[in-house]
Amino acid sequence: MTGGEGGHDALFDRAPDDRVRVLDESGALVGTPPDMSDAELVEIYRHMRLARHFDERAVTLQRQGRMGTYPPMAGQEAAQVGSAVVLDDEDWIVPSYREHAAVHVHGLSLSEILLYWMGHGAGGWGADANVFPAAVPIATQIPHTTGLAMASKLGGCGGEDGGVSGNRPQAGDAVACAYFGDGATSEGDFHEGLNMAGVFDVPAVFVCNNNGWAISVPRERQTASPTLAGKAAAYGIDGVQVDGMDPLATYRVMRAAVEKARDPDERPRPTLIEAVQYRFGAHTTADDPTVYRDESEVAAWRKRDPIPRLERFLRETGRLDDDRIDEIEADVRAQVAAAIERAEATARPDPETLFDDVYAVRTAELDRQRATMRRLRDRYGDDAFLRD
Ligand SMILES: Cc1ncc(C[n+]2csc(CCOP(=O)(O)OP(=O)(O)O)c2C)c(N)n1
Repeated sequence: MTGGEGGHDALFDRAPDDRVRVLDESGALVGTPPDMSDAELVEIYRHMRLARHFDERAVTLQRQGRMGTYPPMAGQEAAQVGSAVVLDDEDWIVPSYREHAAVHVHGLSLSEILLYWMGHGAGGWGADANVFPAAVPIATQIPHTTGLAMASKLGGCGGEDGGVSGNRPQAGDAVACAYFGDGATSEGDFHEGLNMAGVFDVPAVFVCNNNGWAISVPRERQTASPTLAGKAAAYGIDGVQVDGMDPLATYRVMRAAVEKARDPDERPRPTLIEAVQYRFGAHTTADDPTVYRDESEVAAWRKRDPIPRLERFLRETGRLDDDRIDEIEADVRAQVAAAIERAEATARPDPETLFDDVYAVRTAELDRQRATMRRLRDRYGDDAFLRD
């Protein structure tokens, strides 16, 4: 099928290294802009500013001992926001641990995200958002996404009669979208998930946030494949590379992929999107990137920062001015401050809830572990758990 934005064929029928671009590093147009209203464009900018500020505050919270280990996303906002805004509420996001902006755009509140990194069981998911819990084991979310998309194709994966995933009824044309890193493409789960998605024509989109590094392993040591997008050929699906630091290019590609997945006339088809980008910060707050990468590399990528790039485009096309930017800045700061306050005011959970939600039905082994923990707490008190 062809879409309205220069045609999907033009986006998918291209060499894997023919990267889709819309804005260059200076914010000048170098490709077809997506068909979006001024308000939608400014909303993408606002979301990226929110994500950047959230990220800065989250790193600080960890440094202050107010939060556990946290994986920063600065530099990666465009691919997350530009893709997630395309999804409808009924669609699903199946994220890795670094997709704070994508899951927030899709309905998870900032305080729910913070609570997860504070080690609180109420964090990382929201009753009203079609967002799976973050997958920390690399690539395991990819076959989950294929399964979810298959369930969607078969007519729904929730419902009162025992859907396993949360009991929200799901329309038959819901799309499942996985987010994962470049390192995940070397895992068996990537192969199995994409292979099955291709064979069974499921409505899925696989977004690979290629940030150049899997902790200390550079992209060149990850695979001899010249691109990650090119791996799609092995599964008989489209693979497309996009400038992942260009939110408008990401939006275009994602929109075409979602429309193809949802296509009511033709069979739905999955897509692999390789969004090329860079993480400015550490892998997590427990990592020191200066040990394995050169500062000059970081400086070069900072010149491609998605936020000033879009800001310049919006200013030069009369969609944004100083006053609006100041408003956005104030709004973003207030929103993050309120989320931190809400998360920190949330009562600490009963330690025994640790055993809830491991399986749908609690096992005898879990009951035994719970009883052991209760005995230890009675005998030594909860403070004993905090001592070295
Ligand atoms: C199955 C598995 N193996 C190893 C790890 C340890 N580990 C945590 S993050 C990471 C790197 C992942 O890199 P990538 O997929 O590129 O995602 P990024 O962190 O860059 O977003 C590894 C190897 C893990 N979490 N799970």
